[in-house]
Amino acid sequence: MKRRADEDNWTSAQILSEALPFIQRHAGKTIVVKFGGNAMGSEDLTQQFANDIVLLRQCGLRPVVVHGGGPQIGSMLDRLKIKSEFVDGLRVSDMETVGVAEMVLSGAINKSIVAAINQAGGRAVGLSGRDANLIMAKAVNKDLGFTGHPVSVEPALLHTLTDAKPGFIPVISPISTSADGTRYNVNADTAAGVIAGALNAARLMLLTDIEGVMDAEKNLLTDLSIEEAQSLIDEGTAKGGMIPKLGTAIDAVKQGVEAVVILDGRRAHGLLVELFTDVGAGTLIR
Ligand code: X2W
Repeated sequence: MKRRADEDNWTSAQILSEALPFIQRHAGKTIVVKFGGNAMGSEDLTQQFANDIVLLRQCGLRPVVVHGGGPQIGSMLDRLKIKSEFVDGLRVSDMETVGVAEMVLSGAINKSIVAAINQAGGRAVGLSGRDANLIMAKAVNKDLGFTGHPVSVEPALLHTLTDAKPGFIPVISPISTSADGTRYNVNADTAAGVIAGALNAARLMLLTDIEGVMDAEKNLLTDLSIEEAQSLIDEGTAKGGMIPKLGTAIDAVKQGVEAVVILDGRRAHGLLVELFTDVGAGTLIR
């Protein structure tokens, strides 16, 4: 026999109903979501993330996923006894290291996210910056080896996939290429930023392992202009991995992305709170 609805069920229905204007507002818009290696804490979290992405697509948004996997590359390099170091948040990548980064990012992680999205009923397509020359890169400088910086993005394939009916969900590894076929290890935040810019995305959402951007007293900053974001970098308040994130956010807004959100990916459904309620999650930069 069918169970009678309890108060929680009525509340869930109420919440769903309240989401309607937000769903209508965002329908058809492109949302680039960067899923960082630190946000992929467990298989459960990855599956929750995948469910949220499929829900966005089902509600008529066009999600595009760009993923990282820094800690996972680090563990593989350790297992292979290859030493690794970072300069200003970027991994120094010799030939061997970029090979491992490609194996971990474009292989293991890309396929596991694709599988999780498809498991949730979506139609994910795994790509890397090398597919269809999606992201062309060049060396950051000689000292960093095959660590690359994007020079151009060719988003035609992404439009084809996201415009299709019923709509594919691109899942992109940041490993990229130069015109002569040299592969480069590109930071995933940077890759997500240039893709969001090339797609004129309504939002770039950077999922990471902290609540958002903090001030000097460690209070969460919920809203920042790009000038304020730049001051946090210049004054040294933003540290470590937050520096490239804020830099990515500033560049993305300058390239025409409406807003960038830096939010905690370790807590399920942050994407839904941000997009489908009148409150925000994390820090909004515009
Ligand atoms: C990164 C690519 C992965 C990444 C790396 O090798 O770790 C560079 O630093 P997260 O999880 O987003 O940090 N590449 C050049 O960015 O992953």
